[in-house]
Amino acid sequence: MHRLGKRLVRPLQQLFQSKHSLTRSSPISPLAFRKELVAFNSVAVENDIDNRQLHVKWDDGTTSRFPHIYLRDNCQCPNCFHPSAKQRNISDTSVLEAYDVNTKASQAKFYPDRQEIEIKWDKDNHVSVFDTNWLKMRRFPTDRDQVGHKIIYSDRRLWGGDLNGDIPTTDFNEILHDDLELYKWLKNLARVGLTLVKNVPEEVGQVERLADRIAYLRVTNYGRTFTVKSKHDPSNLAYTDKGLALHTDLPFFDLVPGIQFLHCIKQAAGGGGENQFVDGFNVAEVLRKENPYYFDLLTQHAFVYFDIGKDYLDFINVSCRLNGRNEVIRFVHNNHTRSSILDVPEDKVIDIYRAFHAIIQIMYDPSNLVTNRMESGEMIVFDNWRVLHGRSAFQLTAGGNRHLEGCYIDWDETASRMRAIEEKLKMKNFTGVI
Ligand code: OGA
Ligand code: NM2
Ligand code: ZN
Ligand code: ZN
Repeated sequence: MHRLGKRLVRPLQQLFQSKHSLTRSSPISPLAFRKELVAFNSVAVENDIDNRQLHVKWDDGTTSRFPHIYLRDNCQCPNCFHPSAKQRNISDTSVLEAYDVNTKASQAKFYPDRQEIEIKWDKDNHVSVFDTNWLKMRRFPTDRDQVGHKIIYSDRRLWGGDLNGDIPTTDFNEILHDDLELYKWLKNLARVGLTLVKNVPEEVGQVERLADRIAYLRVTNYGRTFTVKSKHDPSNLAYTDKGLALHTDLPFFDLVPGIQFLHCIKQAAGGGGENQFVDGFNVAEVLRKENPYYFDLLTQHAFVYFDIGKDYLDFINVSCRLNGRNEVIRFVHNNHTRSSILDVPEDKVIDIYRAFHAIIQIMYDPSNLVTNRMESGEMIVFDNWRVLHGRSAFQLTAGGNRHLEGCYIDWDETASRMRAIEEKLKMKNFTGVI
């Protein structure tokens, strides 16, 4: 059987819905934006009709080429691109024009003072006007010194035990009231994946207050927020006084919640109840290096997780999805809720167990682990697509129950909020070019 190169085998979801694609509802007008932040000017424009492309020479000495078809496809006039919806406007087969490689710009006029290029299309006399900086931010990778469309999670810092005592820490009130502090905190969440928030009032409602600073939180069958306490008839092992192995929360959803908040309203008076964390992306890279075959086994098979019970609702959640890619974008593992359905070929079962053994060994290697015992009034917020968390057992004492409140929010909403702050505060390295 023909075996495709690993790089080519990508789930459709990744092809059609790149994690890095930007939301269409971005409020940014590229024209308004460039005047504030970008200072490239074009010095010359040449229309290369034979090759159906435009050459734009920039004042930094570089030249970018834009195929005519690309320019026609991306005409920004209000007929082609709806000005407030910011979406392509064509709904009938005339859309085929935009995909016709014979599309030809018969004229291109450069207005250096306005920094605009006016293009006349051969076929229908349509006119398009492009702002040169709009174009510069969309130049193709061959001549791109830096990416205009930057990705919010692009500068990750992988970690191991070196993060002990060094978890990025923020003050609750500052991120509640100051957008720049909020941004810095979210940036740490994107970069490191694990953050500590201090000076949180020791009462319920605080995770939601903080989540509200980002976007709508993610409601699940466990409620808008969830209460982690040792309960009678617990619907989940988390609701006992027992230890929890390193895990991803809610791995049985197709869209695993991206970010988790855990607010310690009251820590266990009798000791125990500290948390362990491990950077799943780091673990994955260690495994890839040490044993590429095990890495492939774990990334190329779908593992099934389940959750069954009653909390606010009766629920039976069962996942069935790919849990990995060649580029690791999610690390999902939860031994408590791993299904007894092991959906792999029979001759792979033993090797799959070997691979699990290898990766769990890396996860629990003391050099990769971070331990933190929250005090009452602290909150831990972490990337649930990346960082696995655990808990050691605790003692129930007469002094009152250990009490955490948690909630989830998704990465899409969070990344969007970050871009909106970048725009509002006119930050360099804007990641919201659409
Ligand atoms: C959870 C969990 C950690 C803790 O509720 O999913 O991991 O410290 N809790 O109780
Ligand atoms: N809780 C805390 O995925 C899991 O089962 C972890 C989730 C119950 C919402 C616990
Ligand atoms: Zn147009
Ligand atoms: Zn958990």
